[in-house]
Amino acid sequence: MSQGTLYANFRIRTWVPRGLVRALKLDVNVVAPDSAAEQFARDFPLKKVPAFVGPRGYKLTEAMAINYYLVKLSKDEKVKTQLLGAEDDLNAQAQIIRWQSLANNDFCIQMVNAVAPLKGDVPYNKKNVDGAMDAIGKIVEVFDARLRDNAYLATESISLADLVAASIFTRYFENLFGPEWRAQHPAIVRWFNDVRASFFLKDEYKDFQFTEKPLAPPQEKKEFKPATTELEAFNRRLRHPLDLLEEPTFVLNDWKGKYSNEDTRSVALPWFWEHYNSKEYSLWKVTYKYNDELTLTFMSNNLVGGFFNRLSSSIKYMFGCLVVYGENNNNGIVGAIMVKGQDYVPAFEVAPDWESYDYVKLDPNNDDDKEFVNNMWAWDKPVSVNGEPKEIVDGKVLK
Ligand SMILES: N[C@@H](CCC(=O)N[C@@H](CS)C(=O)NCC(=O)O)C(=O)O
Repeated sequence: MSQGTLYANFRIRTWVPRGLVRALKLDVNVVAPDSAAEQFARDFPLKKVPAFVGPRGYKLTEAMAINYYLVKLSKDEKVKTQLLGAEDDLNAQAQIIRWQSLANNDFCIQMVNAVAPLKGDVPYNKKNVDGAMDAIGKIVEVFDARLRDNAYLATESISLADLVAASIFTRYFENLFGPEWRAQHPAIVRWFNDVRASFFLKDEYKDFQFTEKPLAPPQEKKEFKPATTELEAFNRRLRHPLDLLEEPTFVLNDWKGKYSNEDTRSVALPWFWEHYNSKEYSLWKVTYKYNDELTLTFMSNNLVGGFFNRLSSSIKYMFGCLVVYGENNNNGIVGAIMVKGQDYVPAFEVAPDWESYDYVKLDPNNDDDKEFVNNMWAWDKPVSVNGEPKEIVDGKVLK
């Protein structure tokens, strides 16, 4: 009988459990959560990977717990001792947990705090990114201090601590730790290369590449270059009705650049209100009509992503954000979008699902409406839904 099912995908915290199943030759099925979405959601309401189902419906979540469980399934006593520490070596066992925890919690969370805004996945907030970078520097120093004098983190050979920590370092090496950083941290690079080449992880790193051009906090104004796909280029050749309107004095790409490169609340938004011209562009509150039918928040966010993709031929006349607020099985989509001209229809109707949303014009001279726009574009505060504050859990920027 199979030893269980492991849910794993591209997320780095699923690399170690999947690597263990393969390397320890465990009889565990590895399944992508998307391929069994309903069952996965039913069994694991937090919808987090990795997740594990063992015999007789035994369920487990949390990467560290799952890694521990999987190692214990192995019959190879030597490997078990190597990865978890010897039964009689309490110090080693505790150190292995300690390094995993540092990597999987503080270090991973700060990585997301830094990388997501620098990539433009969430609004850029200088204070938050600087704070994350600062915290990252301090944690790196702890890793570096250990690895300058020792080959591995917790013991004298590769343990679970090394596997987990290296997997979290992966996203740093792909996004933030460029050639200069690597030259300054030879001990960490040597260790990382050693661990990723180990037979536990080597298959997970097939597509890995060190970044040659790390993401960096914006120093100077970068020109905003809208992405061009073949479809967009084709659509552009057909005249868009909004092209026929007079050329605005408010330069939308300047605004998009500001929004991408400057702190949203303290710099970008004040700039926006100073330059915005309500005769040229109108602002709309956009609300999804079928919030009652939404289930998992990540699916709501995918819905927004799809909608934005379908708006591609209008993007050069638009800017805005839609956010997902609430929680799984109780969430909604709302946002603020600016469009060229005074009518929302020509901008939105290029997307076949545009009628799934309600559009209400906002008045830039009304303080509440203005603050609504600020909140939707900064998404740093809960959104008020029928007077009730709801946490924003996700969102997308249309730019
Ligand atoms: N606590 C859960 C989930 C942890 C979690 O959601 N971590 C995020 C934030 S640090 C993350 O790992 N993101 C990066 C990735 O896995 O690709 C676990 O350890 O399994």
